[in-house]
Amino acid sequence: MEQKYNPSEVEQKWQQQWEQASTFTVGEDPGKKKYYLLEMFPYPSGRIHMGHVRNYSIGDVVGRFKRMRGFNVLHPMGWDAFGMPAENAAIQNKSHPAKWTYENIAYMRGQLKKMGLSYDWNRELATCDLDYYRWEQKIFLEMFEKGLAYKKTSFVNWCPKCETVLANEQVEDGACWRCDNEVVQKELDQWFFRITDYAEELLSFTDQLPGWPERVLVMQRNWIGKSFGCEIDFPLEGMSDAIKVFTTRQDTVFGATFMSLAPEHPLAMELTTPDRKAAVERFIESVAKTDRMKRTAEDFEKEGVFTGTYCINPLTKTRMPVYLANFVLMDYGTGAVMAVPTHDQRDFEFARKYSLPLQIVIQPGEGQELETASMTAAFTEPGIMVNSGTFDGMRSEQAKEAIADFLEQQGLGKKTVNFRLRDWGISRQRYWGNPIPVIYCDCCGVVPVPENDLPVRLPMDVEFSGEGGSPLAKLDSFVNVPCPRCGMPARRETDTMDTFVQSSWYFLRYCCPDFKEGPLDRKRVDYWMSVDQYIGGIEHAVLHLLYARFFTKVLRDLGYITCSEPFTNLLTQGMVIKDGAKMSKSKGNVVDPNALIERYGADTARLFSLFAAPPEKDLDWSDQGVDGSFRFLNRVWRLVHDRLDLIRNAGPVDVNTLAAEERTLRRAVHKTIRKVTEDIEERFHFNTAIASVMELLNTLQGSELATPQAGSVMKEALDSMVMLLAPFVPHITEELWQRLGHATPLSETAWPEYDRSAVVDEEVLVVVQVNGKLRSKITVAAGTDEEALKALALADEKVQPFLQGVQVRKVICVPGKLVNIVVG
Ligand code: ANZ
Ligand code: ZN
Repeated sequence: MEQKYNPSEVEQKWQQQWEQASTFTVGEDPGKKKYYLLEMFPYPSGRIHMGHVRNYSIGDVVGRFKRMRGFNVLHPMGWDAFGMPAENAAIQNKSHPAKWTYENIAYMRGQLKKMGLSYDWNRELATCDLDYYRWEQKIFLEMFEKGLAYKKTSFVNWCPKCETVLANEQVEDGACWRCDNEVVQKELDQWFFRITDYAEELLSFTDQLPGWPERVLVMQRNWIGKSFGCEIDFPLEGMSDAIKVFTTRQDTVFGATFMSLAPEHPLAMELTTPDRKAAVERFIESVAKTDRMKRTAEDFEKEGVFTGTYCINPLTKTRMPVYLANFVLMDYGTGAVMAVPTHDQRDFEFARKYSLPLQIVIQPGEGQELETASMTAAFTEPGIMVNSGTFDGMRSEQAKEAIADFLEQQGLGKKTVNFRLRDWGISRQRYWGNPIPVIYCDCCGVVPVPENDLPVRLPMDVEFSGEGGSPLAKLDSFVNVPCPRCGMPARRETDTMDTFVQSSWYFLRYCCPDFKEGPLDRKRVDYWMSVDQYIGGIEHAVLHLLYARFFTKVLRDLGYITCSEPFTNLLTQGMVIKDGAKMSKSKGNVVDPNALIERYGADTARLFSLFAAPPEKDLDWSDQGVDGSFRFLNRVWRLVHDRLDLIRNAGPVDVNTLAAEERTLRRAVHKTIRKVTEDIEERFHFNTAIASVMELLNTLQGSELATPQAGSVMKEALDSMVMLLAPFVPHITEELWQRLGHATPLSETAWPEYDRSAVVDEEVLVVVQVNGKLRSKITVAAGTDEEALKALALADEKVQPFLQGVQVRKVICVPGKLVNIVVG
């Protein structure tokens, strides 16, 4: 090999060596401490992008570092391989989603291998592999048996022209992304996972994840959304029925002046008087077209319609008109809201629009007094109760408790909690997904596919037109099957599972990807789990992470695993930015990792993406930055080669006979070891770690030692520098390590420990005060004891004048820092 740094030659050589030596293949080794490192697996879209390069480089530093620190590191990689783009590509290119997907995987695997990432490729899995999704079907059936998977009707986005269900992201301004037709809400039978059964545990465990960023925990808590409040019955005028509301503001019951029902509320039509029927029907129909997200948006116009019926406020006994309102959802609380326009902004806007009465029941106090006529917005803060009978004068926070108790005593209501979290709809009317393994029989109903008949394979002979609903539903050979129970003709479920299902347990399967007897091999999974460090984008802060946590708990309760939480530590890396915008195809500002690697090598690509910003911050792309990284690696390369003669035949350092310059140089080396170790281990501050090695490089370049131990000290320095860079730029460092004369590859070498005695500064600056006032600073040998320090301070020429004619009463010493002389 040449004298000049040739990245592609070096990188190929070492990638081959690692592969041949199975360097990163791991098994369960009870004698070693395990470390499970995981980056979120990619969707095989075709090529890797800079976001991947960044994500996987960050992970690889941790993985290689922990290995060198002696951990048994599990670092797997795979493919989140089901999903819509494959199906869309199939429609466009008249090919098969499987072909598209596996070709992409092959290409992207090659790209990742070129980056020199320390994966155990033996554990690679793709979620579209039969050996993966078959086990998911088994898990589904066990969840079905426990009632954790169930079917109910719910609303979906539906394009009447394409006759297909659309995901939220396929609806653009209310229109279908493909044909631009208006999207409607359609009621369909859909499969759900009962994640709400785990709401309480998912919430309470967020307090036990100290290794997660606080903002992610906050997002999870808000998503789960636990609310404490009351259910209260509002009797209907002239009927025996009542409307049940859920409120978190029972302190405002006396101010409830009308009632708002969800348009989907079962009582809606029943309560509508004949003269209002036409208007109500029109309103219900128009709301049915609007999606849920829109309806709940703050700035969405509040609209409603009067049903013609009244109910009675149970505390004030006044009549309240019953309205339907577009912002009230059927699937939260009870689908009915007691409207308090004075203290709720949505109700306020609604009341102003329809001229409904206002009644203030909380006053701000402190000299401020609200009046209904002049209110421009609802008063939503706590305050002093008014117009509320015996509760007048109380603080509203207290009244919350008091009114809740009162309602319970009177049998008018009860305290409840409500979760915002909804059950997880997993049905997709798609082909390229995991078939839901059930059969519908006219006699037997929903029949699970018997375990012996698993897996339900995705058929390969499918037409992709993009129209007329799911391709599976049109395939008679797939749909028509005998009922497993009674043998009569029956129909197979043609929905497939949401791809979030696959990403909810892939990290468990990595522990035992070859297991043939079931989804998970408990012994192996228990050895590796939990994931010690998970790394991925903040866009997954809510759904993926919540679903993965849910699945972990379900699999625990099904007896598959022991752990309750999947990810001990979470790092959410920032985005890659170029020219002020996120690097993306649509912005037209992408840098292709291939071109980068071809021109500079993987080590430069890795180094740049690690050096340009700390992992959790956004990274600003810069061509100069890439150049700079490349130049740095060239300097490292040259320095090692320039010093090869000096260090040839150098023995180990003898610390007892070091010359002063040698000690200085060693101090720089060992301080760098300490700094890099701490930066990686404690903070993941890779950029500052790299910066300190850059500084060390400068020091070593400037040093022309000609002392007796020059060779030994320089060898130690170069060895250390190369080791410290290994997690960041693994190829060039392996090569230099070998050229420095080491027989064992660097990837099999232990991380250096810094020498405590070498990092001690030899001189320290001590502050001298007289009566607390700074009078001098003296330089003394490190470790100078109290007596000697006192003497030096008292003798200092700057201090002397302040001691003339006074008596020294006390000398306070903080060795290494300060001397205070008290005089009087
Ligand atoms: C009366 C009231 C007075 C309310 C007031 C608020 C302020 P959180 O805290 O998020 O749980 N609500 C209840 N069910 C609803 C539904 N299905 N659709 C839309 N809104 C609904 O929100 C609870 C509050 O949201 C409830 O308390 C209810 O309005 C409203 F000054 O009741 B409140
Ligand atoms: Zn049957």
